[in-house]
Amino acid sequence: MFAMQHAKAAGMAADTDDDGDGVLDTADAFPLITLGGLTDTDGDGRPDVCDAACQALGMAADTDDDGDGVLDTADAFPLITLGGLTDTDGDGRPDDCDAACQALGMAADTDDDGDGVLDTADAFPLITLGGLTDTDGDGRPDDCDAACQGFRYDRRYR
Ligand SMILES: [Ca+2]
Ligand SMILES: [Ca+2]
Ligand SMILES: [Ca+2]
Ligand SMILES: [Ca+2]
Repeated sequence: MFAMQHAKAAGMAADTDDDGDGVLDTADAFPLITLGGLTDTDGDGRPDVCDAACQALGMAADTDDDGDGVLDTADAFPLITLGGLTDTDGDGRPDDCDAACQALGMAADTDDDGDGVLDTADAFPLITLGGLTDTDGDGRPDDCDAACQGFRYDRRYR
């Protein structure tokens, strides 16, 4: 298939995949270094894992293997992109996970805002408590100052 593409470009057209690794130059983090057999989950030309030999070529490992904007170190599903799904707390686990999402291997977040109060018990499941004290653990802070009311809780906390 690549050979065909090269044949097509045999005129004077520029090669759109200079290193011939299947990732087009426009999307390739390392357009002049072939991935070889290395796995590149999100197809950005940056390998998921980059060992010494890989680094010697001048490449570096991808820090967001699935390219969904959640770094591997914080991503509950580092090899499954969120796609367009909402992830309020940015942990790589979507707020809601329908059948298609589950088929990919993901599961819905049970604490969408990541404040330690599960959605089922959280008065404000999409607004994190941040550092506010919540003695009874219902997701509603003991005290809500002006900043809390205006910025975090808006009109909902009154
Ligand atoms: Ca990659
Ligand atoms: Ca990710
Ligand atoms: Ca989440
Ligand atoms: Ca919560």
